[in-house]
Amino acid sequence: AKRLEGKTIVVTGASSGIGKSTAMEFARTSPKSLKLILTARRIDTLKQVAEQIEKEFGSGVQVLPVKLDISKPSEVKGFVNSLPAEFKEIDVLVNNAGLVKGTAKAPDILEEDIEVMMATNVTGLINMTQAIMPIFKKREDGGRGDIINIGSIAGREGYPGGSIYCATKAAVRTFTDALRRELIATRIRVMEVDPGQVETEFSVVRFYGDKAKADAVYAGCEPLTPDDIAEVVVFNAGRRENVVVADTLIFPNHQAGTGGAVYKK
Ligand code: NDP
Ligand code: 8X3
Repeated sequence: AKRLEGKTIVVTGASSGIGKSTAMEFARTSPKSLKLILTARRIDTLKQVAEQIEKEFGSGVQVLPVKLDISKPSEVKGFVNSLPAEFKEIDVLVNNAGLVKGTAKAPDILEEDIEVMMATNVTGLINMTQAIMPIFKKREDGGRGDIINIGSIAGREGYPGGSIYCATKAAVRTFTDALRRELIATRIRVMEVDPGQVETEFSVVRFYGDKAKADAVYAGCEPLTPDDIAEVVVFNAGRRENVVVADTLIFPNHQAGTGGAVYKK
């Protein structure tokens, strides 16, 4: 906890689910002194998250909500420059924003769904990483800072009806692995956290807002909560500088893989 004190932390996709829980967990761990930059498209929801954090943890945690669509390269390019000076010295980037759309199988997958998943989960994550890295690289010993990418079990095993989403998360995994190798001579830590099933707005987004269909995904099983993942993200960020929790896979008890590998009562 002491190790995170005074840090400036960016969480993408902090308006909901794992990102929101991660922001809350960082605040809980370091309430005395922390700067949180929370980003997503829904600025009103982000402002509510910021208010909730300030109310629960007090003025030691400074929260800056920023409206940012990571699928738009121009918005990502302007992001760092738009930050007030006291929020510019970023220490930790949590690349969490991401989504799945639909359950269609090839050749019936909607072009717009393919595009939004690729532009957000892959290009958006890469662009965010490239936008922040110059801040890390200016520091001593070739650079310092943490990059924590949220992948998925879906990046390790494909499943029918999830091919594009799985491909995006496989891309995250390979990008993360290559980046860690590129930064081997620096103090920059590159980490991946891969959740299994977590109940968030993820499935509501997948089914284009159909809550009943989303609920059916979790019927008869007990998914993880976003707090379960947040605890791991914050634990990883809080390790001693020479410790890199490079890769984490987290399942609920009933799960041992994607799709068919979920046990239902
Ligand atoms: P949620 O839908 O609850 O949250 C997704 C977050 O991403 C929201 O805050 C959303 O904010 C943000 N987001 C989506 N698109 C964009 C964009 N273009 N620009 C900026 N922010 C965006 O889902 P989860 O919390 O479950 O998802 C978080 C991450 O976890 C994702 O990367 C997901 O793939 C991954 N994951 C989820 C699993 C699960 O079972 N739930 C399992 C494994 C991985 P807004 O809409 O306001 O922009
Ligand atoms: C989502 C993982 O297995 O619930 O990222 O589809 S799974």
